[in-house]
Amino acid sequence: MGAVQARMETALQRFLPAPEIVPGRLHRAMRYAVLGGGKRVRPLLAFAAGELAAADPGRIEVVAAAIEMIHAYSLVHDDLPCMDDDVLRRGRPTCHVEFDEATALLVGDALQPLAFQILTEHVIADSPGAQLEMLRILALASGSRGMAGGQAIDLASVGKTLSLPELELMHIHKTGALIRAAVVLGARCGSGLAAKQFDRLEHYAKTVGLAFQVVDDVLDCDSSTATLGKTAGKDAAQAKPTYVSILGLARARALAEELRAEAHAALSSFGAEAQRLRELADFIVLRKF
Ligand code: GRG
Repeated sequence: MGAVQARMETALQRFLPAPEIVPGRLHRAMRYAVLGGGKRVRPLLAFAAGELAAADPGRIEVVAAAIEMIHAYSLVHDDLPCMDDDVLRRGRPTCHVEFDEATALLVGDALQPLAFQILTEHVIADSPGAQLEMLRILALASGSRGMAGGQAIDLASVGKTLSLPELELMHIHKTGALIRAAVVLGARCGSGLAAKQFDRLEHYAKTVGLAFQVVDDVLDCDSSTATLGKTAGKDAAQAKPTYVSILGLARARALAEELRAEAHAALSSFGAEAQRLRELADFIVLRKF
């Protein structure tokens, strides 16, 4: 994990505009939002899935950087006063606190197209058609039928009681779509997977995406701001429906364990080449931050 995280830090530094380039303040804010923090879960998943498909690591690096830029932009916008209104992210002031609201808005506006720009500037697939399809997958995962749509459902759900399927639908979009894209695009950097194997990998991706959110809800409830590097206890304070509010803490923890087992089962027909994906399912469920 350390090796991938270090590699990603270097790659992201390279792909992001240098702070000296005009407009310097925007570029400094973009670098602030992306660099020097974060678990890099989505890049880790992309590299692990790419390994399964015998993909070139250079290709995976580009895909992982693009996904991490989209993820970083979503966090910057999510923290804005008009959304979740938070002041702490990755143990530091949020982007709009460190810079200002207009700059934070522009950080998202600039990171999103930069993600697609780098995907067009590097060869990441065996044919132009396959590469175009990868861009389409990321666009779908990020937009109103993916992450942005999930955020819209999230904002509309505050103060409401959701059923478990409704909560799941929200999270499949808000958090799950980009996590699924990381796995699918990592694998698509290679060409070694048969259709059936790909289906199993997609099932794994959907399962760890959901597990990630269940654990996020548990941590928001039973961890501290210091450990998380972001404000703990916000879900309850904002009356947000979560796995903990619907199931209670013990059943939410049990659900995360069930999803971990399901993710492992989805990979049962693979051998040692899926070991990193198995370890990441464990990491996602057992993490403390
Ligand atoms: C603003 C379009 C738009 C979307 C925002 C993902 C998201 C949608 C908002 C983030 C809100 C949130 C805290 C969701 C819970 C799950 C989540 C995505 C946590 C943050 O991801 P990590 O834990 O963050 O991977 P790091 O800092 O490790 O990169």
